Amino acid sequence: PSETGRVLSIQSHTVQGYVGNKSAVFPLQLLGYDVDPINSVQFSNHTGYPTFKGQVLNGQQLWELIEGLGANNLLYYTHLLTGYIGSVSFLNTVLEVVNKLRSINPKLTYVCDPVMGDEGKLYVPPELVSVYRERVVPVASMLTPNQFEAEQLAGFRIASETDGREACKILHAAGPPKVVITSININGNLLLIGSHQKEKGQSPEQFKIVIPKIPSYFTGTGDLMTALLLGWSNKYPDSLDKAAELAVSSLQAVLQRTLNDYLNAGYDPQSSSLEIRLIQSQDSIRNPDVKFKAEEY
Ligand code: ATP
Ligand code: PLP
Ligand code: PXL
Repeated sequence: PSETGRVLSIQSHTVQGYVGNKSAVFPLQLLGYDVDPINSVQFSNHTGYPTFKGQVLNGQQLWELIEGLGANNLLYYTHLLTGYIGSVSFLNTVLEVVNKLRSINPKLTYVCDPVMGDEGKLYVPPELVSVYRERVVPVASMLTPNQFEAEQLAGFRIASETDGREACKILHAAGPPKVVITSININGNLLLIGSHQKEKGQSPEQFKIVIPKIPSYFTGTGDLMTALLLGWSNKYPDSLDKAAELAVSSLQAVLQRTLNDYLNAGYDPQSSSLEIRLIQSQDSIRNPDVKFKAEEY
């Protein structure tokens, strides 16, 4: 496969460490994409540290950047990628960006990670949930929620694989032909569920990938996962299962390397959130060894 593209990636920037654009841009570039990052915030470090400092871009400032690009005819993109968004006004402007980019390229693929929370807790303002559900999901091409986010968007608790598959169907009915629930916690393992509705109204092709849970907490993995899914699903547009195998295999190689590096440095990998070893893992991103296989339903 050689299909690449031009990606507009609207995500966080941190000076130190790898979340948001810092965790998405380099992998997409390694996979051959032109990536234009817009930094929705610039923070010293991710918000999981004891403190952070920095600036937040507002919706109007985002739109100024879009106008600047537009004034020079630079708004042709094949993909839009969004992750963590902190306010309703910024999310509303992102919706205007989707419309604008689609007016220039009607085939624009919008890959949306509807970042809202994890493990039963919201970490965005609660008003964001209905905006995602009512206005963002309908225009997304691929959606990559975690278990909690899929529950918020589908409107029910996901307590089993069957529930996860059902949630994907409800999300397809609302808009996106591709849905990947990036992790469902089921008895000590993580389960990824992928779902591709190839024709509107048809039942989707679904699969799962079982991922043994590493007893550490990593930051930026959700952002890396969505970037890798964009990268590989564009190269294999009819095989979401293959794209997910490649993405999961890369990501798990990054996590193993990260864990080993921390252990070799004499650090307890359970004491706090680990920064992923992204740069050191570039071979596993460019050319993953597929160790994680999709099982079709
Ligand atoms: P978001 O909030 O951005 O939608 P998310 O909550 O799904 O993302 P993560 O929970 O970080 O993001 O998971 C993304 C992927 O990272 C999972 O599919 C899983 O493969 C991997 N992952 C994260 N943490 C671990 C872990 N401790 N052990 C194994 N895999 C992990
Ligand atoms: N915790 C906070 C406070 C956040 O702002 C974010 C932003 O996305 C996260 C956690 C999410 O991390 P992840 O995408 O790795 O699940
Ligand atoms: O990985 C998600 C993320 C995005 N942006 C910022 C963050 C985090 C996670 O902590 O702090 C600013």
